[in-house]
This record gives sequence, C-alpha cells and structure tokens, in this order.
Amino acid sequence: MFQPHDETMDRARLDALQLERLNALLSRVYENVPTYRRKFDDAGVSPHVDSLAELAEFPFTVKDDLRAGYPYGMFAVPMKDIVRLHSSSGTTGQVTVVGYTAGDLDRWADLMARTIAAAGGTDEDVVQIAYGYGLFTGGLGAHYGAERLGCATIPISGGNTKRQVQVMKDFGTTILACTPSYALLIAETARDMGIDPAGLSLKAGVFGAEPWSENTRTEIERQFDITAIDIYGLSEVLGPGVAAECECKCGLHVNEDHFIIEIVDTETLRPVPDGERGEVVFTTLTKEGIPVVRYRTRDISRIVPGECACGRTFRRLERVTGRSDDMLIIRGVNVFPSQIEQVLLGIPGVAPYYQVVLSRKGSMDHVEVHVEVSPEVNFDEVKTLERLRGRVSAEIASALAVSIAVKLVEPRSIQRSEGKAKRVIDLRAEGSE
Ligand code: DLL
Repeated sequence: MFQPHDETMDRARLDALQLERLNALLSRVYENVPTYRRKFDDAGVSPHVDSLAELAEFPFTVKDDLRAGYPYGMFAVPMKDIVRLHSSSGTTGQVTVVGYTAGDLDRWADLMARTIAAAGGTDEDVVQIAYGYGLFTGGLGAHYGAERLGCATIPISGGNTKRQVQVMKDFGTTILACTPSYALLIAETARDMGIDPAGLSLKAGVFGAEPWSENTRTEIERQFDITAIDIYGLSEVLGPGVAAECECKCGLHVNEDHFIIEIVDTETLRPVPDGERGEVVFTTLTKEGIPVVRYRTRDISRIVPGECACGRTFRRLERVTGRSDDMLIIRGVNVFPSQIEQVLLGIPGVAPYYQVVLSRKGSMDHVEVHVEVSPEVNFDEVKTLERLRGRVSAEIASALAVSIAVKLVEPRSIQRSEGKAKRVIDLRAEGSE
C-alpha cells in the first residue's frame, strides 16, 4: 500500500475526518462560489453540518451547473492559484473546464500512486502510460502517480500502436495504463507483428475510463498473462484516482478520505443503503480549484457490502456498467452496452469488437448489434455464420431478457479505438430508411 496509515483507517476516524473536511469544504464553496451560495440559500441549508447524514439535505451539482459557469465560474480560488487546466471529453454538448491548484496536483499524484500500488506496482516497475496526454485527465493523471510511486514512467500517450508494442518490448514495460479497449488493440497489434503479448514482461495493467465487462478482463489477462485492474474517475471530481480495485478484484475502493460517495435512487434521488444500485454521487473533500458538492455522475453502480480481504477499509464501488445516458431502453428493458459485451466475450468465434447501432425504421427505433467474427472463422461459409449468429442472438436474449437483432461483420471491420471506445452508433438523426 502506498499510504497504509490512511488506506486502513477505522470507520470512526474516517467519519470524523470526513465531517471536519466536509465543513471546511461547505464554508469554502459558500464563501467563494456564487452558484453554491445561491443554491444553498435557495435550499435553506447553512454551510455547516453536525453529522455526515445532513449532507443529504444539500442540493445536487450537475454538469449543467459547470457548463453555465463556463469556463471558470465554479472555481473556488483566484486564477493565480490555478496551475493546471483539464477539460471533460464533452461527448454530449459543451465541454466543462476543471482547474487544479498545486495542492490538488500533489494530492492527485498520491491518489494515483495508491492506485498503481494497489495493482501491485512498486518503484521497481516500468509503467507505460498509453492514456492520452492533453486535456483528457488520463495521461497526466496516471503519469504523476507513477512518478510519485517511483516507477520508471514512459509518457508515450495513446496511439501509434506498433510503437507501443516495440517500446513495451524494448523498455521492458511491466505495467500498462490505458483504456481496456486499447489494451485489446495493443495485443492484437503485437500478434500482427509476430510478437506474443503473453511473452512480454508485463505483469499488470490499470485499465479504466470506459465501462468494460468481467469477460473483457479475463480476455486481457489471458492475452497478456497479467493482472488487469479496474480504475475509475471523472474529470469533474478529479480524473483517475477516485476509486480503484486492489488485487482482490472485488470492487473499487473509493478514496473516502478525499471523496464522500453516495448512491442515490434514480427516481427519488434519496440515498439508498449499501448494496442497492443507483446513481453515483460524489462530494470532493479536499479539492481546492473546483470542489464539487453532491455531483451527479450519471454513472450507475452500487456499494459492495462487507469488508475486503486486502485490509483497506475504504468501501468498494462495484464496477460501473455504464452511464444512465448510455443506457438503451429496448422494448422496456434497460440495457447497457457492457452487458452485451459480457455475453459476446463468452462465445467462441466472435472477436471482442462490437457496436450497437441505433437507426429508425418508419416511426420505430431499430437496434442492431454488429459483432465482429474472429479471424479463424471462415466468413464465406454461410451455414457456419448462420449458426454463430443464432447462438449470439440466443445468448443475448437469454442474458438480457430481450431479443436484439444481430449482424455478424467481417474480421477487422469495426473501427478500433486508441482511447475510449465508441460502442453506440446513433444513426436516428440521419433518418436512415
Ligand atoms: O475517464 C478519467 C479516467 C481516466 C478514469 C483514466 C480512469 C482512467 P472523463 O473523461 O471525465 O474522465 O470520463 C468520466 O468515464 O463518469 C464514467 O462514465 C466513465 N468511466 C471512467 N472510468 C470508468 C471505469 C475519465 N473504470 C466517465 N468503468 C465516468 C466504467 C468508467 N466507466
């Protein structure tokens, strides 16, 4: 563990620390951010609480609050104290800008060092950072964490995949940091280059920034012969370093000394008990640049009840299966693309590449899953293909309780991703058919 004293603190100490930090945060934002002052006043809450439970009376913060204040309206310190800016990907609407003070960067490096250490990393490791460097928080976030842990850090960024493989081989990379979909592409590229990914010196990977299934984990672990760890975060809250699995791989420990996590019912928005699913909400306890109070992430998950065998006392978040905005409602059934992925990866003959294509047929929405066939399958053999398609359809229908049209596509025809994979293609606005 990188900070065992903090990572194993008992609940009573953690509660007291959270309460103290929460009160400091509430008065900080009330004093310095007009939006919070207005929201607290409107809700009739004062910036002081006597217990952590009182946080549930505070108003939520949503992405639109950050957008309304674009670019710096929600910052809680003067610009002279900001030393770094990042922005969220902005796949939906206007991007949001987040600012970090020197103190924020220092704490972020610690939290990412915890993350890499939890995956088994030490100062002996060679870490290849293949998350994108730039406005995206993945590259620089992982970079400073790896350096803080004392690892030999390779700032290669995403892309140029053949070079990734060559560097991995020549530099003796032991830990890979990138999105899970990019890890699969790196393995595929290595094989194309005649290099067995399992024969490289990799021992672990810290993968995140997009939803991925347990079967994808098994596949990445098998192909590289490594331990694959799930890491989670979001720019509005910090970037990577909010929560990460340990080697037990049974949920992502939330860094609760820096963040309060709540799971709220998606309808009533009231907090639910541990174990129940809902939307993940974070309050940042130590952020200075752009702290957030009860930020609604749109991510859906639950707290895994019970204690972890690793000794860390921070509660665990179950892997995030998807965002409420990515959720498809197919004939009344809620479906996340990652659930489809979980099914596909269990079927021999199909490759781990797929897309969910939404189109319009007349006045009806039509959903079709495009699934890539493995290179070993003869794509010209109609009977084999028909059997395979039947199996994919049947397994999706049985796992998700709804039938979805399936189209098998040729090997290597689905576009590969070097960062976050695009799983849902929405053609409805283009008025197809
Ligand atoms: O993706 C930060 C990050 C970088 C996390 C590198 C992990 C590794 P954003 O671009 O703001 O930040 O996107 C945040 O990505 O709300 C989730 O919907 C999704 N996400 C991030 N990590 C995971 C994960 C970074 N492990 C959004 N599993 C979040 C599922 C994830 N979804």
